[in-house]
Amino acid sequence: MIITKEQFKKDFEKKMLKLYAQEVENATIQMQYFTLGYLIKEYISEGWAKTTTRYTKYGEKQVYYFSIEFLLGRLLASNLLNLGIRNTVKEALNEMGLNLKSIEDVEVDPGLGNGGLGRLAACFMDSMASSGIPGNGNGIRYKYGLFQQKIVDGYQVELPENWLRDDNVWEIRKSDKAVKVRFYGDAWMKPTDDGKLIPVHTDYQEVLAVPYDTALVGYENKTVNTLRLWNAEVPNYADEPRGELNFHKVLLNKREIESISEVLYPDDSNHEGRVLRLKQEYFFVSAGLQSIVTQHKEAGRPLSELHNFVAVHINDTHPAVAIPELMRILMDEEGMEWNEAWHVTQNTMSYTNHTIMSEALEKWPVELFKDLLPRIYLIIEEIDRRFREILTAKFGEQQDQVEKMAIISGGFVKMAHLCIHGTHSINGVAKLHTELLKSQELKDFYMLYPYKFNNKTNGITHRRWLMLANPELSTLLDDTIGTSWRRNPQDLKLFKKYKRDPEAQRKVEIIKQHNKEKLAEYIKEKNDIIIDPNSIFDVHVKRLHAYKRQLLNALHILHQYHEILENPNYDMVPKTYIFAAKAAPGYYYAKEVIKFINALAQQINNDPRVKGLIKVVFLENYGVTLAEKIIPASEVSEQISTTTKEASGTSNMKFMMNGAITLATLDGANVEILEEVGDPNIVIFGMTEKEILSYYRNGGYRSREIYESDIRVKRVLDSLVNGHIKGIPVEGVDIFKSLIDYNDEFFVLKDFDSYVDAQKKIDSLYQDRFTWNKMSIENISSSGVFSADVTVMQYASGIWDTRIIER
Ligand code: GLG
Repeated sequence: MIITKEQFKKDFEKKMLKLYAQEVENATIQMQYFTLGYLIKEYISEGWAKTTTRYTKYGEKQVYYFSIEFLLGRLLASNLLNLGIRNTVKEALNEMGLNLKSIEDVEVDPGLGNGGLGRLAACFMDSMASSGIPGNGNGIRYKYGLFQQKIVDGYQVELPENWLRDDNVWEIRKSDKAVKVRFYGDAWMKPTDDGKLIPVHTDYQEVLAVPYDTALVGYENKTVNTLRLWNAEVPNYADEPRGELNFHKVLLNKREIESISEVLYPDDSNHEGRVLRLKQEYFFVSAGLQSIVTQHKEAGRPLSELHNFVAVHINDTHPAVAIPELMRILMDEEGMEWNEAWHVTQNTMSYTNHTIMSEALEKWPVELFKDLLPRIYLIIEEIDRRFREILTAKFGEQQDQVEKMAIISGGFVKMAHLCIHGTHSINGVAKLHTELLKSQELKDFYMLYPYKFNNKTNGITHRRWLMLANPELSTLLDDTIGTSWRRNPQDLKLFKKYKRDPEAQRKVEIIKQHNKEKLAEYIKEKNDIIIDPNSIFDVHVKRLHAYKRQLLNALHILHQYHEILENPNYDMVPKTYIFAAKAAPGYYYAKEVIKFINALAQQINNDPRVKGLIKVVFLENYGVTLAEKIIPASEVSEQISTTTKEASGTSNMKFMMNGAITLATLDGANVEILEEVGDPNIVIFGMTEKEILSYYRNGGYRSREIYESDIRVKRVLDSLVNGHIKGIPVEGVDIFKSLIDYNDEFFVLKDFDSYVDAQKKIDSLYQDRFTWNKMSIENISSSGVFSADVTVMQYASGIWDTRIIER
């Protein structure tokens, strides 16, 4: 949009008066934020309304991305950026004596997601709008986002994240679009006089789903898409027959009902199997589908053609009940026959798998499922019965094979199996991951439905992760290669030709230095630790999980500590190791690793013998906003998961885009980063996929042998248990045991040696400034293919079959 500074100032003053009866000069920073937020929402609204009308009027095929998490991050800055008015607003505010950055800092970061999965959904939302794809999000409006993490005495403490305490300026409550979702009760097929069977569902509990819509503004285009998040509420009992008006019962119900959209499950790597979780899943899925079908009908279109107008994407298995729910709506409510409903459903739905880790794969006990969703269960039974016919036709006598692949089997409903059978497309999130799905985890299904499997490597939005997070680098890019990269991130490759240019190199280095200084200030303020902005900033930020191997990093630091203590003349490039990670509250081992890292930090940072060669920092409360501060200041990107375990990773892409050098195993999208930047511009270590798989086949390896034969490993592990590292009497022993007695499931010790070498390589590369800066530029200029704009275009043409309306 176009607006002058003068017009903006007028609008802002008027808005402030209207909202607070206050002159700008007397407004608190909170008032400034809300005034600006509401004003920007007004600016967005016209484009939003027009986009919605356009979609319905011209019958454009729309994508609905169903996801139990949307980790959006703050919206004020990105909305201003995408509207193309950030500079105007900044200057106008300045002239009024206000500071945009401080205002932006007032916004709470809505943490409606755990990690990569939820953040991917958010990046896709931004990229769909910016690429002109008619794409909406559908999810849950959690009252409490992911917990706030405090570190107290080295331990993680969780506090509730009441992000809605103050107003949320971006959402619009749409009470008139509320729908009802049914749980519990009895469901059966009742024979009619003319010999048919009709479904009956009685004694159910009804929950009101009220949508809150948030605008998703495209970058400097006309598209404003919608993110619809559902809130669980008590239906209006005034509508009910008088007998229902039992005050106490209503109150009891209220608690139970509202709890559905109360909290986000704080673990994305472990399927807990609690009934509340299944309630959440069915809640937003049913509400979303009901509203989609209503819109479709209102536009006067036949339901037999739903799949030509609507694509529903199932992000991981959490929204898998979308398959039987759409069947239910089409059959029970719209009177469609099974075969046609199945055709429409399969062609509407597509599914992304995000992990090969079995503990994360959802399966529901039949009894629990049947009890909560009796009608849906009947439908799944019928889907399973028909699927078993297909399997039997293929495998004949091999009943064990049929049982293995069935949807309902062994007393469980298997959501991934449901997704594979009930959709037309299954994709992995990086080449390696997709290959592993096809050759290992989902091999049987790949043999059955080879045409459904495809890869869509993840991506990130360069608008948030480069333009907003790293304005100085963005300006440098504009000055050297022009501004086309802002619209077409693949144009970042134009920067490649500057890799040897001393001027460009120097500027890249200065910008990194500025970002490091800013982060150092933040760390001083938050952790009261002084770090040296001239040291290497080696960064490991992501969820804490054994497979992500923060432990390997920490053990290596401990190793370096020993080296320094043993050799007072030990020579190394000073290094600052920065960690940030939340652990799932129930994940005891992960919390022990957090304590260990903090204990290590405490000891090393205060040991004068280290002479500042190493500093260790653990920043609390990792999330989108903190990532935006850390990533532009990073020089080494730790992507050191056990090969085969990290489906893709996305922070790896954000780091490279900001010029950090990736220190990585050949896991997930690291493989493709290597392909893009080439071997000299990344540091790879560790076991390959083949080695890992062969160890898994042969029951692991003997970690004790490494402990006994490698004195460095012995020295490190012994100091976990002999009191050398203070403050971890329990944690040290547990970690020691996990590595030795429980045989090091994640190959930490097996990869230790090659990790030490890789770290040495980093040091020597860093000392050669020409080489390092060249690597950095290679990384920045190769990162364009990892733009989510590229990824969503591939989804649009390869899976959703949507048209791009305009850019
Ligand atoms: C998963 C995986 C990540 C992946 C992300 C997005 O563990 O490797 O990058 O989804 O596809 N739960 C996750 O974060």
